[in-house]
Amino acid sequence: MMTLFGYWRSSASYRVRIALALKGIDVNHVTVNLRDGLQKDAEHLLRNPQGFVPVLVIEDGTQLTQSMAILDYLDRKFPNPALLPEDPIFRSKLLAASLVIATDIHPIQNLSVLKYIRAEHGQDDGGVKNWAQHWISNGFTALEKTAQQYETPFLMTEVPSLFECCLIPQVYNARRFDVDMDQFPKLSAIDAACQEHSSFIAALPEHQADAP
Ligand SMILES: N[C@@H](CCC(=O)N[C@@H](CS)C(=O)NCC(=O)O)C(=O)O
Repeated sequence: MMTLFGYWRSSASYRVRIALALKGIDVNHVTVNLRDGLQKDAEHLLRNPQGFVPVLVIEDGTQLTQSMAILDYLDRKFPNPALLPEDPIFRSKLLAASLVIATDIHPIQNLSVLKYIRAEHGQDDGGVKNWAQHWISNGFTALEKTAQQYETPFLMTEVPSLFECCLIPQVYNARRFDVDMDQFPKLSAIDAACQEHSSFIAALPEHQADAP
């Protein structure tokens, strides 16, 4: 069986949990407690020199890092249901929307960046919160415009895709930082549709064994 090294409130781990649940794959879950800084322990750095979760260790012991690369592995190895369509244009559009979150929003508001602006740039709780709200709202404003172009329950599709694997954890994060999601009605509607879906319910942070 594969093992996912993650953390209940890590949004990159949450992405992988959603994909595993959508594909009906069982894995062992091992927590790397980010609050205690265990992601920077020597043991975890052997799994991922970046000191991040998630890491997926597959059956032969190979350690896979970077959630988007893990999702790509899962989609190739377990193609049904697919996270991305075959049609090149449709695929590119869904991937682009997913990358707005994975490469443009999430990296500048993750734990290590927030710790850095607090420690090195004198930001207090308010400053850190403003920073996170700004970058999340900035990316969501663009995604909302894209989402408004489609009538489908999920972005461009009738079933959840890679995009929802990225969006739902980012919405969870947005709520933690008190981003007003009423500004983003279509993204909120997609989030609401996912919250009814058993795979998304199973992947919820609060439903993980390591949640307090
Ligand atoms: N691009 C990476 C980001 C991973 C990442 O930022 N993980 C966070 C949790 S969501 C983490 O481990 N943070 C620990 C830290 O910043 O020290 C991915 O998608 O896997």
